[in-house]
Amino acid sequence: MAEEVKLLDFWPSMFGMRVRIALAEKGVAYEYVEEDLKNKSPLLLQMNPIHKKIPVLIHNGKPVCESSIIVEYIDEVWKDNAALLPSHPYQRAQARFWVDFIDKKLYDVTRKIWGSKGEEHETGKKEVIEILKQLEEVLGEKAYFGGESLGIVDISLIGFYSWFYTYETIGNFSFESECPKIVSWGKRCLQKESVAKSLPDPKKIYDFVVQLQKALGV
Ligand SMILES: N[C@@H](CCC(=O)N[C@@H](CS)C(=O)NCC(=O)O)C(=O)O
Repeated sequence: MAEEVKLLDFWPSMFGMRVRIALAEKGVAYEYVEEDLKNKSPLLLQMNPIHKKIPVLIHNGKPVCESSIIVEYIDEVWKDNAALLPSHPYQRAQARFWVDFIDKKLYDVTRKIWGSKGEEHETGKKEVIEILKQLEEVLGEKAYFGGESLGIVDISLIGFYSWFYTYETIGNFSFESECPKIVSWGKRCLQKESVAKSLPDPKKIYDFVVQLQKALGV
């Protein structure tokens, strides 16, 4: 049976980027469907009735929701090329730990940088640097979080890298001077075609966020 793969997504979403990269790594052809999150499509509401969020992967008519779960699903279904999770159970558990860490910590903190002013904004800046420094320790001297090849932890984090320009410009600080190892890692990931073609132009993200700030009255 021919595979039918559809992705409901929204271009600046770091969560959507994860799925785009995973599909590109596996060489899976798919239909990209851009959602208007202010006016969600009946398909999105039907496919993700619980959270009503993108990304949603629709594989042969069946939905898979939540970006980290989708990346694991893609790894299991298209298992013959480019493994995204380590094969050893302990290393898999470790990779899942750091994906969970990124999920629980990073989005809320980065949102404070562009979504608030004053003390909260300053706290966001401080906290994002703390988190990235912790991740630098995990990366160590390795090329990617899992070693020599791009894996699930890289895929979970790299979408945020495409927002770095926005955080730095709005927050008036530099990731290069605060966490140079993460910046080098981001540049290394971008050399991969699967990543380069899945991440939007950082300046386009910045313009989008400036409009969002206006709309939200930040
Ligand atoms: N935990 C979810 C987060 C997804 C998420 O926050 N998606 C946002 C766009 S970046 C969304 O669809 N928001 C619409 C809404 O909240 O109504 C995942 O990893 O997939």
